[in-house]
Amino acid sequence: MIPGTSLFVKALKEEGVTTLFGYPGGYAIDIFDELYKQDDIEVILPRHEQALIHAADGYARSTGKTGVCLVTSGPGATNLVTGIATANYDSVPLVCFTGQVPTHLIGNDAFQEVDIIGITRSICKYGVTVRNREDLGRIIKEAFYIARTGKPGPVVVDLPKDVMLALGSTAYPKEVNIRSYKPNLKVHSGQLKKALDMLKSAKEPIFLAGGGVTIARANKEFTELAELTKVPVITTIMGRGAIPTNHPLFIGNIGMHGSYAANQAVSECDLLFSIGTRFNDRITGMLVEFAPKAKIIHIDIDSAAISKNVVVDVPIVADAKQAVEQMLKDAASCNTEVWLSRIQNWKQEHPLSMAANKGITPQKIIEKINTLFPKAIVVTDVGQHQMWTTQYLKMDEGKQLLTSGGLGTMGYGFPAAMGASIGNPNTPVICISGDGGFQMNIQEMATAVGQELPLILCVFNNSVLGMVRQWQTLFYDKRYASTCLRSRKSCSKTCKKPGENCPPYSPDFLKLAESYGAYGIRIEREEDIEASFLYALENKKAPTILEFMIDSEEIVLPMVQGGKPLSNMILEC
Ligand SMILES: Cc1ncc(C[n+]2csc(CCOP(=O)(O)OP(=O)(O)O)c2C)c(N)n1
Repeated sequence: MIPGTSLFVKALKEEGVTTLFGYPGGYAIDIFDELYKQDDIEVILPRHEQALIHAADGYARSTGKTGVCLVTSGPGATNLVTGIATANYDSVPLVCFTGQVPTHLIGNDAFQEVDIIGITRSICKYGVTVRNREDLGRIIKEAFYIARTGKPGPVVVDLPKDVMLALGSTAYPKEVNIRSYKPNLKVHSGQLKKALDMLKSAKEPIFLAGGGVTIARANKEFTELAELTKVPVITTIMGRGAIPTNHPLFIGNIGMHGSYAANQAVSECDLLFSIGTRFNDRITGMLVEFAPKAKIIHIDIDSAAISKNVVVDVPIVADAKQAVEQMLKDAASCNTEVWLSRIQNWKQEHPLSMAANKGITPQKIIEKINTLFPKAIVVTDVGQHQMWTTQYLKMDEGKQLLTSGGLGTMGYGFPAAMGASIGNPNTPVICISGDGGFQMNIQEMATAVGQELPLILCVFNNSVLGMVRQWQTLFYDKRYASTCLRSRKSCSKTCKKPGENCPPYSPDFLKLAESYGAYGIRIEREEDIEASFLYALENKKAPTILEFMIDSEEIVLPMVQGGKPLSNMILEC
């Protein structure tokens, strides 16, 4: 007989967990005490539970393992909520353990009691409170299984204190058998054949690769399929890298900030063959105008994602990798020469680029990353800098891009980069964030310094909440409501642009880095971009903040206004 806490540690070991992201409290202290007694699982202590779960998420996305969180009840648990939703929409496998008040107090408004299972029901793959000690092993086993199989996602396991202290069996199950959960693994070969026949007879086909391709780690096979069929490829943000971005068949990203050629190709194609995307509104624009001439084939692991937003002609429920591997056996080359040259013309008419002669531009910074870092994990926060990264970052097998695509969570980037670096100690990890989002989890400087992580933290400082300001510029007649980060009480409400007479920027990121025991430099001239990265590379045992001073007027283009058709792109302003 052993207490629940001991079985918990045993379970983690059997699941192959070597790193856990945890923050203690009264209703988790016994579990931490048990973890303290062993050496096989490293416990990382971020400074805020929201950052903790983003770190576990970055760890999971970058390693392909399941991320594990352990927090206390009440506020510890509620601080996870944003991270659970973030992981849910990007299909990231996480198991989140939350401490809970003893079972006899549940429902009594006890100190630090929240119904975390009720709160997270709509944003996690599965959630359960363990009410009996004898169920503990089975539930943990099931949690890991559910998180990583089928469409991966976050699972919440709520652990009441008395259950964790109760004595019970030492056994941890070897297998799971959940009657109501049987992820579909087989590919329907009849449907696949139908899809390939349609592809063969199409004149203007395209592949649309979403995050499902990268999650299934099917990039190599998918690229082979594109090459075999000669079908051009567009990607969503989450699918970027499904085919190397310098590949002649790659057209670009689609959607609100997709490339002209990619959005045009979707609008003109006669067959859209999509794999692993749920046709989020950010990529479809106005639904009735989406791919208006095309028959649509959709492969997705989640049957609920098929025909939810876009009604498809051929639905196929399957894991992306298995489906692609099977297609590689039967697919044939298509006659796409004329179509490819049309696409090429669109690319030349409106290439992705920013005005060249303005000192430091986001494009120039990202291009430096392209040349200096053949191998790297690049993590972004959310905003304009994220869109520029997804436009200009070159992706091949040396690169990984982690970004909050589905929920668009500001504050994600820095902690996720931390998790990625912990999981990949020998790979450079570069975080690109805005000055707004970076401040949302800035306290993690302490964790990154404590963990001796050589993170390169690029802050694109434009003094504003750039992405929202961009909308105000384009669609709100320049009424800059609550987007200036330099604004003080005494400032004029109608001020249009941060400038020389503004109050100083707060915080001073360089002093901040110093105060945490990290490094920091400010970059104001284009010539210094390269040297700044080389400087950061020298700092092997602590993070470096590279504060790039960006013009607040920079706009991400092209842009399709929300709800407008993809063919209706704003190309300049
Ligand atoms: C948690 C959260 N709050 C608000 C938003 C809405 N939002 C999206 S982008 C953005 C501005 C981001 O500004 P910054 O971090 O400075 O990056 P920039 O756009 O300037 O590159 C805001 C407020 C969000 N996505 N997430």
